[in-house]
Amino acid sequence: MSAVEAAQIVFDGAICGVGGFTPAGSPKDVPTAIAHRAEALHAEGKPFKINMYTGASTGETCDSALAKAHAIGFRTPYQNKKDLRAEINSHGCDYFDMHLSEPAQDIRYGFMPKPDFAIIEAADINEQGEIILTSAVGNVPTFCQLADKIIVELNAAFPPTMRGMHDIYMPLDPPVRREIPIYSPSDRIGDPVLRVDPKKIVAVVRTNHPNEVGRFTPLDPITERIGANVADFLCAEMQAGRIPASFLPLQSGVGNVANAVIRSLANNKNIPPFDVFTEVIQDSVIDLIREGRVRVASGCSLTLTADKMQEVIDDIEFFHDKLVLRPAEISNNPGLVRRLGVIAINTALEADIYGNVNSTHVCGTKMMNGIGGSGDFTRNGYLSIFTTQSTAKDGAISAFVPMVSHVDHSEHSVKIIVTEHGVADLRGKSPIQRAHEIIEHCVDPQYRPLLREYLEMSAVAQTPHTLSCALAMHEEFLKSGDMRNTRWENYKR
Ligand code: 0RQ
Repeated sequence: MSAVEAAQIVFDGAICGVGGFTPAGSPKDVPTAIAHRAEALHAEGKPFKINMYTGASTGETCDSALAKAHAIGFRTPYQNKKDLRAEINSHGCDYFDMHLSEPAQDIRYGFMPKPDFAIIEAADINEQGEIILTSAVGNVPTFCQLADKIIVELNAAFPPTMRGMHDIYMPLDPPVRREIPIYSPSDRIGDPVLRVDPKKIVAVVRTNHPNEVGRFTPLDPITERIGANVADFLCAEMQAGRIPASFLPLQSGVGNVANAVIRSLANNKNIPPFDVFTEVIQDSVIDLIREGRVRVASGCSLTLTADKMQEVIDDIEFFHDKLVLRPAEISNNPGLVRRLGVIAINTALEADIYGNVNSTHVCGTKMMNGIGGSGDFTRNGYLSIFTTQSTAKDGAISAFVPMVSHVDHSEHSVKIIVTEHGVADLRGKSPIQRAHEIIEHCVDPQYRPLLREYLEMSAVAQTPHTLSCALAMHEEFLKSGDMRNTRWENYKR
């Protein structure tokens, strides 16, 4: 049926489990049609909102279209679209930020209600209910298992030859859960197809849309410097014997810094070809597989630009044993991250001088994107690294403050912090030792005196703080627009 007809099946207040992970694999035409339907109903003064579970962020045709239509009542677990962020921060919709390894099991456990609908994207489908997914898996297996009805967008931009790229595996739930038998990033333990009850499929909508993934801006000297600092640090760790000579699987977050890190590691010929065990596989990894620098990449989505995705599709035989797409609860599984010894590299919005990291809330209140998979990997990684530029907004914001305004990753999980200025190694160090390490190696030089002063004026304790000044740099930014104007005497009580 058409997307417009399929959208009519979805009722006001419905809980929809939306397929995909990032714009990759997200349904497109049906969510847009739901948004149009909501707008028409709102114009008549009638209510219409859906509640959404997703894998992670989705595309413009899903999150943005629905947010602009004020058609989202509840949303979890991750988002990164301007319109949805505005809706969340103005409380036009309730948003629950959670670790991306958890929604599937939390819904199965009954912590959140089961979905009424699964709305998913497929490359192929047959009458037995065997579905070949497109460029992501996300939480689709659980959504399809629990939903009453399934709506499928059959996307002609993805050929049935995608079969074999996905590894669909759902763990048993406690008390009978066993170990997940993945011992190397390339291991396949599940089914290449998703099997659903065909009686639940209420609509198949034909579409033809390539991946909606935007291009990355070219690397600038700062991101290149951060990437090089991470690569040099890991290389030195390997030479010191703290990382095995065969290297360890890598997880690298999304965005330009992540791309720069992967590129720098690959360019460093002292590091052998390595595996990627991550959540989002980006363009750079595809190039490195071709160059033989990356052996295999396991993830939850191929968040590739349309051209790069086409390159993979055109040479799918080459990529079949080098790319594995798993459900989010497997790609991000804390037990697997610990077992495989994954080196986790993620990006902070801000960190404090003791090593606590805020990845989500600007000045402690405004939601940016969400914690994503960063917590799944950071808490359990062999080495957990955070990267950030030392300042934001042309220096008006220091990425390093006395106390973070929101904590996503605590001092207990954060082992290394890297900026364009250098590397702070926090392993085995007390809070005061950590503060010196961070201030002298990572903080921008124009903010070092201010933070040294903060440390000196705070009474001696295991973790020295002057509580009336702990958030003064944030207060100063909100007041004057520049953290450099902070004077401790103006805040000290
Ligand atoms: O604002 O867009 O107005 O210019 O925040 O900052 O430096 O462009 O960094 O795009 O890499 O995003 C943490 C949000 C960083 C992201 C975060 C402003 C800055 C800019 C963006 P503008 P940058 P990035 C999972 C990986 C959580 C999820 C995760 C994220 C904008 O990495 O969502 O880790 N992470 N997923 O100016 C106020 C500060 C600021 C600030 C920067 N301290 N205060 N604004 N900005 N610092 C794991 C995988 O495997 C994929």
